[in-house]
Amino acid sequence: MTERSFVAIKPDGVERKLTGEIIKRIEQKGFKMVAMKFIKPSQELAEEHYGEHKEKPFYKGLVEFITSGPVVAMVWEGKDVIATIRKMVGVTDPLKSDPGTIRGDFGISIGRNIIHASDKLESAKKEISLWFSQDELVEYTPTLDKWIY
Ligand code: 3AN
Repeated sequence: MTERSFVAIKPDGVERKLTGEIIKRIEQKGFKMVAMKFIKPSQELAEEHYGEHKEKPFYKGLVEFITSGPVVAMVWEGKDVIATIRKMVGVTDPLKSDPGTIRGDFGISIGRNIIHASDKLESAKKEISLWFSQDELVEYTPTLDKWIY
């Protein structure tokens, strides 16, 4: 099966009305949307999602922030989608992210860095099954532009 990535527009990205801009960039790159939902994450979901950061000093604030408002959670599919979306997102600190990336173009704060995207295949699989049930992952074959996806 083609590679899939989990992407979430965080509460700051939603509040700043960057949802359309972010989806536009990923769509126009040529990736295929497989799932999307608008949710306010529960405490349990947030703690599980950021479980690997449990011991970090910013963990509590991170969980508080991600549960503070709605998030646009998505699954995108395509060749090398994980690494490519990470490149489009930029590095963790928006001030260090290159212009042209989402964080580089729209952010200045590491704690409000607009978007999450899976960093590797293993985390993508874990995150997709954490945020979505199997029947929320939509199976379809686009009839146009087969050469894109
Ligand atoms: P990325 O989202 O770039 O993969 P991670 O996985 O290292 O970054 O960190 C997860 C999230 O934790 C980041 N998106 C950011 O919101 C937050 N974070 C990371 N480092 C810091 C930090 N030093 N101070 C505050 N928040 C941080």
